[in-house]
Amino acid sequence: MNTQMHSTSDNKRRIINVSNRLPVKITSINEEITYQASEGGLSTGLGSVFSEMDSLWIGWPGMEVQEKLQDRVTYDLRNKNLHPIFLDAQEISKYYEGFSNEIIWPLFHYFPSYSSYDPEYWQAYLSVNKKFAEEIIKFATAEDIVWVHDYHLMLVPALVRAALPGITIGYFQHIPFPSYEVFRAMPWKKEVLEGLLGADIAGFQTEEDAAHFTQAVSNILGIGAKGAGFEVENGRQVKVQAFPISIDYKKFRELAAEDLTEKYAQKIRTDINTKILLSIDRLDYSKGIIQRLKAFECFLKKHPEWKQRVTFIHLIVPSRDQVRKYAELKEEMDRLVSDINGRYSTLTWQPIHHRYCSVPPNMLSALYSCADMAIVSPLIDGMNLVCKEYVASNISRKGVLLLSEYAGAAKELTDALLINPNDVERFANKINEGLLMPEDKRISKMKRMQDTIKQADIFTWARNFTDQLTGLRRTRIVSLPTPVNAEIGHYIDSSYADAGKRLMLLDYDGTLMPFFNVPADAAPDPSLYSLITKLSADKRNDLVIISGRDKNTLDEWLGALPIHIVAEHGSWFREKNGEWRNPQGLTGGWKTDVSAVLQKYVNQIPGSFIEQKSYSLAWHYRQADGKLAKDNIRNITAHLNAVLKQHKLEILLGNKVLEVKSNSINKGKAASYFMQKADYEFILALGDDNTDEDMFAVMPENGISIKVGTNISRAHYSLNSYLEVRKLLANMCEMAIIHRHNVPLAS
Ligand code: GDG
Repeated sequence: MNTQMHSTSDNKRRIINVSNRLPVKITSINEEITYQASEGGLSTGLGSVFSEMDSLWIGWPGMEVQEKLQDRVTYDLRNKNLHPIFLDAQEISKYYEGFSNEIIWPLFHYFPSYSSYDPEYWQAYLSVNKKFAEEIIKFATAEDIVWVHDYHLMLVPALVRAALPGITIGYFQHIPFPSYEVFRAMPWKKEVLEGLLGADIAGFQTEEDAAHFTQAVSNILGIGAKGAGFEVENGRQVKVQAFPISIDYKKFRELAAEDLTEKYAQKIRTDINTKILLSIDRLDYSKGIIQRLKAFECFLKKHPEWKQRVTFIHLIVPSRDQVRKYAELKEEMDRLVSDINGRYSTLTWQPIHHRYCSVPPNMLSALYSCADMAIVSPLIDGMNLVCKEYVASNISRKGVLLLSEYAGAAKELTDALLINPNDVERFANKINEGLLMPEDKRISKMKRMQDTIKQADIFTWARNFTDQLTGLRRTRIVSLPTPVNAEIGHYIDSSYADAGKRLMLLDYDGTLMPFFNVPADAAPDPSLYSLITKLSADKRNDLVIISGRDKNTLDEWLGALPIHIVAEHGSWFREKNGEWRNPQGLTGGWKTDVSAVLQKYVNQIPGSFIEQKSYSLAWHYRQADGKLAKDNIRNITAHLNAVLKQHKLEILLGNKVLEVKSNSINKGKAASYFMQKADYEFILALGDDNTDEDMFAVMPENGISIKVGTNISRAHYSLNSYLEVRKLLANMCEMAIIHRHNVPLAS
């Protein structure tokens, strides 16, 4: 057996967490280097989780560190299980501020006109992603799980995969994934998607983000969705799923109850002595800062009765203010704040208390706990943790949450007062509505939101993601199969000879026969026919030819033999007695629509043709210009997207063939059906194609799976060609005869 594939132990689970920023920042670098926890959604969210795991966190410490100090910093961080990646000034400017924050951030937050597609930014992004990947590869073993975070590192999954094909990789994107129409503007869209598909799980904040990613992959790379994800090279599956991030609920509750927090809260209440509205954000144009200031002004205008009775604490954490758009935003924000304060302040009251700084955790918590209303108004936000933190910290439960419908969190916090930040008038009305909301209603809404967050906290989120990755690692079997050598050959022969009841699942084209330009030319030659006859003559054997070919051809070629046949990937089953049947519910009504699309490509690509099967259609391009055909696969997939969805179909990419079939059938399901038919002591599966990976995936632990070819696969072993397959099968027959006659083995 391929021990590499079965030896992982769950006890030694190690996670290598990778993000652009480490959860610490260096605050002073003079005589003594000092470190401080860094702010921001990712650090806050994941800090708690990884302090509880056997993990290593790789990332940038947030500033340029002189070369002579780099070893010191590496050493200091080692005992916190952190490993720094140092970036020089050029890299910080082009990879971080440039590509990440001036291209991806605006584009992914639907500000396409803010993106400046400088090719130098791309080069820097590529090289820093390589730098991260190289560092990961230094630390990672094939047993580890690598969890890559966010848009700064979208190329890392594929780069790590190329070096360690069998490793388990998760990617989680904290920001939105935009719709195809927006995403496709990016010049390097193909490279970015290919980078992400290096992961085993691509996680997003919401179902919408996951769907946008799926559509981009289908349309741009031409890979049709399979289940909740994709099948990529050699049958490797990439799962695409929503994992809405959350907060450390317990930590925020405890923080709110601390004496220091209470002391700060008392002071704020006494000093302000009016109702308190609160907003806390990083400086960012996606956060709807300008819109909410305008809405607040509109509220003061429309509801003068609240003058002197409400104060807006407006805390903006400095962020990226070296980037031009951020500097412009800051200017506009400062101007608006002073306009409003100038217009509405009285001698004893100032409507907006605006601060541009960050505050320590107890002060943050005090602000949350004494605010009568939190206003969270992004124009778009992956999730938004501030609103969840406010809810968790609101011990009295008397607070109100005003939340933009465009924050990922709005999908969960349905008890918030939802607003469209662009709709200034209604936004202003909602502020008034929130302030007038009766106490019992506020309490019951807040309680429900607290329950929601408590049940789905950051630990549940991380556990959910990492458990899925661990599960994949345990069962994942994609690696280079071991070539069948003399020893393995002997093991297979003797297992076969010893077994009472045997099941052999044999793919046909490429496995038992070579490929021909015209599929009809691949009729079994006499030597193959006699081999199958011999194998099927043994009463202990159940032989299944499991193929994508059409039923009539297989019946004509092999129908006289006492074997089972699976045609069209499982659309038809033939029992040994010659009776054909097909699984219920299959229909072929969709074929006219799909044929029409495929026919267009037949016309454009000389040498390609359509093969009609009962419940599937195959577009063959073996005789066509391979490059032209491959380039068009993307277009075909995009073209078929809607009809695939409508009829629950999927695209299979085989050897020079694209096949459209129902997504409810595959060779794995067909193989499972036969495995359950008897108590087999020997199960062998042989196949050369992507479609055979489904069959390998359902093999029992003691089954023998063999890939024909040299690619990575789920199969345990590999053989080079159909000739070697025939030799192996012939040897097995011989061996069984020797065994039966008790002839001692030659040494
Ligand atoms: C990205 C996505 C997603 C803020 N001011 C202070 C402070 N903070 C902390 C908050 C909160 C965090 O910063 C901000 O998190 P958000 O989620 O609101 O926003 P992003 O930074 O844009 O985060 C976002 C998130 O990733 C997680 O996946 O939700 O959609 O854009 O935790 O508490 N912390 C301290 N002082 C401050 O002054 N200590």
